[in-house]
Amino acid sequence: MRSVALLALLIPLLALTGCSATQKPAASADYEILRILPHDASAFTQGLLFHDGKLFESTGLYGQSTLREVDLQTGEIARKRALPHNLFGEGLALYSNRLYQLTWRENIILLYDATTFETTGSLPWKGQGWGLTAWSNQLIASDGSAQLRFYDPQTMKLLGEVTVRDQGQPIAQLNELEMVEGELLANIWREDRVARIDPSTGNVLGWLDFSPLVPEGLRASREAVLNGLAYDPATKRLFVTGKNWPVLYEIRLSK
Ligand SMILES: [Ca+2]
Repeated sequence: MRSVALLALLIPLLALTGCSATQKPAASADYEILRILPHDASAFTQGLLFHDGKLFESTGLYGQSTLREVDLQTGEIARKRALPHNLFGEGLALYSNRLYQLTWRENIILLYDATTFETTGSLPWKGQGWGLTAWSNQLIASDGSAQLRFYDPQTMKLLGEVTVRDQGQPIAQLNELEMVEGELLANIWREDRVARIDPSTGNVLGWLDFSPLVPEGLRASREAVLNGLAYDPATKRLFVTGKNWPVLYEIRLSK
């Protein structure tokens, strides 16, 4: 009787083990995947933010760049603004109900009213534009180097800058940015890891390994890389996606 009971226990256990070996891990020590949601695989994601229950996205490439409001549940586009063909969309931030959309090499930031989605003008920019996020009364921008620069959102006057370092070593290729509970998250271009940065010093406090999130068919891609971080402070959820990824992850960070 005992061996039969043991066998009955073992069979489902073995089945589970065999199953989990072929699937991606659903969690790591640093985070838990809450939901896997659909994402527009034609979106070359360059910036992502969550505000007041809404997901906003900036997409890149010449002739394909857009600003979007996206339905979180379905991944469908609720509202969209196409950029002129000579502009390449990059990082996206929200400050004082205004959306700031950075461009790559076009020396301009596009402005929109977050409520009406109407274009409200632009501000000048200097150098390459990569990631953008708001922190307190400033905007923080990355440009693919190890530098983070801080700007006045009204005038885009440079207020200061820090070099991001991990144990003294500069960390370059900083891309999409997101503030999470006082820490600045930055994903590294063409890597599956995200730095947790003290924005006041530039010091790396730790790393998040998001390699288990990369969709199976895109692992070998040089372009379809992790590049979307958005945080909802109200529910403490982090949303993570990538360029042309068919999925968007809803995550809870462990600490
Ligand atoms: Ca972001």
